[in-house]
Amino acid sequence: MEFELVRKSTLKKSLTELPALGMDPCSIATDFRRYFSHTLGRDKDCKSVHYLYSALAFTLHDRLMERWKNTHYACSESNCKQAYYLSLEFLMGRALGNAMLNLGITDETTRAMYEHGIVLEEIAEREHDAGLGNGGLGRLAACFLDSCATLQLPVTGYGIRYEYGMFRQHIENGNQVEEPDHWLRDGNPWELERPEFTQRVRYGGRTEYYHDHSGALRVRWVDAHAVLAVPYDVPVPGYRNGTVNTLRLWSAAATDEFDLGEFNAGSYTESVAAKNDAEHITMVLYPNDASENGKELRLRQQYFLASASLQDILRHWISHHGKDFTHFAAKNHFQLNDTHPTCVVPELMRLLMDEYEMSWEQAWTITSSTVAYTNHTLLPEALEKWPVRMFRNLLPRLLEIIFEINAQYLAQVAQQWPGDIDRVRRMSIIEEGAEPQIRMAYLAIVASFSVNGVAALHSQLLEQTLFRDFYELWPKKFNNKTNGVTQRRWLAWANPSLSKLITDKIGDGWTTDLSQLRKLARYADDTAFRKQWRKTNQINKARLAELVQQECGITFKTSALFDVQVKRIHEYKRQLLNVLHIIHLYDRIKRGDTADWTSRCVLFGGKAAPGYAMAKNTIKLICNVSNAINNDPDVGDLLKVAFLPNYRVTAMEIICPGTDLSEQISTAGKEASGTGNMKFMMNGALTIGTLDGANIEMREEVGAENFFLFGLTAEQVESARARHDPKAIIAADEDLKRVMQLLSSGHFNQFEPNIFDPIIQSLTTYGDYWMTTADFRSYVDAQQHAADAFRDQEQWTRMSILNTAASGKFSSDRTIQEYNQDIWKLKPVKVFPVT
Ligand code: 26Q
Repeated sequence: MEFELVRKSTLKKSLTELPALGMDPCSIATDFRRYFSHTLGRDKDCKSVHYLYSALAFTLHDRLMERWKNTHYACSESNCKQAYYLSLEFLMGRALGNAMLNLGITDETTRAMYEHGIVLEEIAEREHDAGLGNGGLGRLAACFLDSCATLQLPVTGYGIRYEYGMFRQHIENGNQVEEPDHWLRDGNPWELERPEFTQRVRYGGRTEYYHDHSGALRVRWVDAHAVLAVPYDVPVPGYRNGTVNTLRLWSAAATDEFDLGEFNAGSYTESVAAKNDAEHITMVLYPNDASENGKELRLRQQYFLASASLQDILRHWISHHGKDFTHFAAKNHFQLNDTHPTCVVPELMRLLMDEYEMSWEQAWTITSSTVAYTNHTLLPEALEKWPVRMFRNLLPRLLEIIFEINAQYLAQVAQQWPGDIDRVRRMSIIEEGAEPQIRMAYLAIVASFSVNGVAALHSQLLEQTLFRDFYELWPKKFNNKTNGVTQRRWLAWANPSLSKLITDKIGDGWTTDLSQLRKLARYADDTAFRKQWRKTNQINKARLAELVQQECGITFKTSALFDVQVKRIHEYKRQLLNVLHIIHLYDRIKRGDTADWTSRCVLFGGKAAPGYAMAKNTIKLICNVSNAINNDPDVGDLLKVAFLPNYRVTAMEIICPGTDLSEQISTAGKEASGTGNMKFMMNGALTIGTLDGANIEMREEVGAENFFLFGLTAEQVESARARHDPKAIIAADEDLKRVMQLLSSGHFNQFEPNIFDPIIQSLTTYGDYWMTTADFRSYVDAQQHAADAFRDQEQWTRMSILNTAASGKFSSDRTIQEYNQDIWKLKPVKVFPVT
């Protein structure tokens, strides 16, 4: 597409300087009606909720747009330093409610809709989640954007506009079935296409050396084929502060010359088909929450994001400063969300040297003082590696640069530890072997001025285990940034009844300063307040019960203990331990051991990576156990179990407010942080958990007496592993033995022989790598404590209040303030209010 520039003098200011749009119900209702009737061309006979939703989305988008422009002007004028959050995933969820909340017009909009005879919730329900992420890492990116905008920090998100987001999960006969998530089918009213900022990203070809005009040896990347990267901007509103930041998502499109080249060669149809190849790059999100090694398309995606974003940022720099990069490093920071965008490192080097004629030293000074890396995993098998061969074919120039970075840095290692060949081999960015690989985490560490983990334990373990050699070389690079979540979405929006109760008691300062929640602690002993707290808890449990009824056809009574584990299905997260406990409770009921029983409703939710057989088998086990228990007349209301299909951001908005007990039961030392744990805590759930990830810090904040702790510590897990004997543990524990017997007897798979053998064998024959049997006894005991505590409702409510009161630390506002103080050092940009 060609964009002809209009001569400046022909555009009058009056074109863009419009009077501010009204935020009152009447103005909103008027705009809504105009969009519905004039833009969308519908009338009162229109039966489709979609058009009502679109009209309202446009109405709100206009109001964001005014503030978006002002934010842009304020940033440009202040010539401020900026940070870029680069991520292959942004799990944004729904936008409409968030826009109303952050603009401060929820009530006004509700009234405006009411005037047209519309119930706001009904049309808000129509919005599809923007599910451009797998889980924790993607949702963290979304919470961070919300906090950056609320703190008025000039941070832009860069990501990929996947045509298909995270797959939709169906459950058929207890099995997960994946369905494509074509979230853009009905259009996306929130995005703004920006074809004028299209970039070209190249793949393949070869490098060529030549001497430039001054005689310096330079490199050209030739015979590559180009793909267009077209940006789509999504507004990110701050909380009632006039700021609207940007999330820029890239979409791939074929170039015209690419077609022409093929066409000239006489193959018209092939050339049109090749168009598809280009557009495939941003077609689908990889649905793995641990790395899927070696998929070329994934590497194409990663480079696509890195290259398009950097070219965009450099273009912007040059438009303001020309080709003078003296202050570039002082004004720009790139935060890498895990290693996925690490191509930024060699790509920035390439652009600075090959396109802007810098020397290696100049380019390296800039790169190594602008890039910072956040790690999100402790599982060694999840560290990203790419075959050197694949880089050579796809990104030949980048490979040369990576080799050179490695050579220079290994020289430094050799100098520091003379003669320590083994260390040099261990620390090399290139892993030698039959198929040499590039270790992306090592590349990220070498190039970054900051490397952080996402919870205190995680950061400490990175220094002591995974990245120990690097910590010895550069101790000052390493730091911790404990994760957080935005209280605007996860408390103010998701839990209006509790929010109102809190605000009535301590004011609304907590929405932007979550530490204020600690003022609630003093009311934990106030009987009247506890009664109100329980009332909101009952309202929220009723909402959750309704969801479970609708989606699973299973009845949860709100008087029971709501016990919830929602997260990706993974062995280290140990949904299996939870199932073993449920089978144990079932066994107790069947034995008649039900004195002082606490009725319990257990809810599971989460997706399994499509290729992860053990995770899929776990879903099947949960569903079969659920069937057996829910349909057994001996059980009745004592125990209910449900698997909620298609767990996603929007489901969590109903789940976390209605939860009594939050399951955070990973094998210690394996969950980097967790963020669901924080959402539950904020909403007053108590946690049953191991000393893992951020659980440790949550327990520190709330006090040991208000947290159900169990299990081995990370240290104990590692030392016990060598002598771990699951068969002996099972034999010695009467309850666990009975559970294993029930499982092995086929009680839960009567007409599906042997389907759970892989699970049983993982616990026995294959040595129970995740230490599930080792933690079984202490888990059952902790569950008993929780059940006993729940029967004393006054005491439970007290603990619930104290959990919310102690959750202040886990706001992503706090996390982002730390990123800013220690890493980015940005100044907030005040935005002029819309007048
Ligand atoms: C990589 C390469 C190829 C294909 C897929 C991937 C891939 C995709 C997603 C690898 C990892 C992820 C996601 C990881 C993730 O969500 N980690 C979680 O991050 C949270 C935020 O920091 C933590 O709270 C969780 O503990 C951590 O598991």
